Amino acid sequence: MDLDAVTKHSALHAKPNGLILQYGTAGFRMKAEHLDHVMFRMGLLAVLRSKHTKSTIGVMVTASHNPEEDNGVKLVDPLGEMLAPSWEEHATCLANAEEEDMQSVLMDISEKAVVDLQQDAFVVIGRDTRPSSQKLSQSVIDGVTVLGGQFHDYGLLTTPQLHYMVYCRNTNGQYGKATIEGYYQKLSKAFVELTKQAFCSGDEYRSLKVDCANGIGALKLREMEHYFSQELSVQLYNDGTTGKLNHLCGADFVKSHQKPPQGMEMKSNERCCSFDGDADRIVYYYHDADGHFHLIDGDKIATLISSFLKELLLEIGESLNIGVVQTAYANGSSTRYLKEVMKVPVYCTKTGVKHLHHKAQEFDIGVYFEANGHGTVLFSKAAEMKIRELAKELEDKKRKAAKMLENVIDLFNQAAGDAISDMLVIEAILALKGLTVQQWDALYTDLPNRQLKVKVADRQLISTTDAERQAVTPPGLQEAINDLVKKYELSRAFVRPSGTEDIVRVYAEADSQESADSLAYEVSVAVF
Ligand code: NG1
Ligand code: ZN
Repeated sequence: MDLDAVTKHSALHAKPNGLILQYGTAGFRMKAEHLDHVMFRMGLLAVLRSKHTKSTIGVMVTASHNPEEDNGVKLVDPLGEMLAPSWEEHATCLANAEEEDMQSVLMDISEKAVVDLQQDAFVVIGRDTRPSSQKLSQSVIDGVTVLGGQFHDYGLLTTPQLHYMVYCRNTNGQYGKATIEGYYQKLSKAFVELTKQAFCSGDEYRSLKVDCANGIGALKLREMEHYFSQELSVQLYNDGTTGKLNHLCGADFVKSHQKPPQGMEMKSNERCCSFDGDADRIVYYYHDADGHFHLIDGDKIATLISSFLKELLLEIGESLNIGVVQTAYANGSSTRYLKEVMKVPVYCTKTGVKHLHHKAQEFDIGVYFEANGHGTVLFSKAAEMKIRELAKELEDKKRKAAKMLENVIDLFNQAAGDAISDMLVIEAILALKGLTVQQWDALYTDLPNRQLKVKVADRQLISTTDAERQAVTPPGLQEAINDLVKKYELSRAFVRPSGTEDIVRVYAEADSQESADSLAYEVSVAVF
């Protein structure tokens, strides 16, 4: 490790005085102008992580659904997963190190994490469409090369595409080819195979309006659409040609405001969906004949997918276990429907996909979605092998179901939640089951709910337990929430400090919108 070179280059990416950051739920995220040093340092860290794991590591430059002025960075681990928690601490230490301490902090991490400095390192880099992203990804590259790491810069990619590339590269191409064409070919082949069996191929299933949040999703969907245009035609809105990234559009806007994005032309009962700024989240929605807006969020996506998978499993007659993983933000109606009607086991984890992903790995088939539309389905290696065997062997009806499952495995991004991949799965299921968007929506009725943000002096004073559903500190807060909840019917409420913004989030649901609103308000007063 040429530490003098590190010092020299680090001075070119100087840390603003007094800036202290933490590697949170989504890596580092803040105003782009303060991030240059973080990018350089994450380039350094990616090299150490690559040496330690003897694998390719990914670095993604994006701030997802945040405003265009923000940016961020996250590291992707060898199997396409989020960075291991112990290394999040190293990331925080390195990002906050003073210039004169850079050498000692790097040595310290190398020792603590047992990094073989002689080992080769390889890092792949992707970025979103923010104006600041190109320059910031150059700073990552500077960090990688100064420590002697090799790299490949994929340039513009969706976040899940970068996760896919990392996964492919570390599994000798078994998962797929680590190129953008490899990604398009793998997904579209599975989608085309799957929809071949749809007997309802009327026009109503064949077209979909997609709000791309003025982000990277538009570029990538444009590149990909001709691979599946026979089966599905997509009309892109907010494609970045005129509007601003995430401004009044995108999955986060639609979910949190419960209204359509600007610029979308919605006719009644037409199926529409929104991606977020880096295309790892998706939500669906439509206007009914009376002009009412209906949101179909991650919970309903998880329900549609798990009911489809359960039916296929029944047909092949194998006792593969299936589990659904949610967070405290999942609508109470969805949890009840999954448990009581569909009879699938449901688990709740802390917010943040790394927690859901981890839990989902415990099942043969683990379905995980955050209510905001971030999620995917994981198949264990054993389940995948079994399904692929059955697809070759069984008699007709069973083989057909096993083949469908095989295509579903290939269509889901096994490394991370992926708006494009999820969209194709959903479109295939709707076509195969002959379901309209209204019929899908009617599976259950969401309980009215409200989310609020509360600005407090120090959000870390609030700590939680029970997958964030109970507040432990400050003393008395949980008791106050319990008393408020008792005043309403079918009610539930919780508070937790956000991992991505300097705020406390309040969530409440109840039997009516008025009750949910007023419960959320009362809880936020108790927090303040
Ligand atoms: P925080 O800010 O920790 O609530 C938000 C989302 C998460 C996750 C992360 C990362 C909600 C309530 N929270 O986290 O689900 O997606 O951003 O993007 O939607
Ligand atoms: Zn995102």
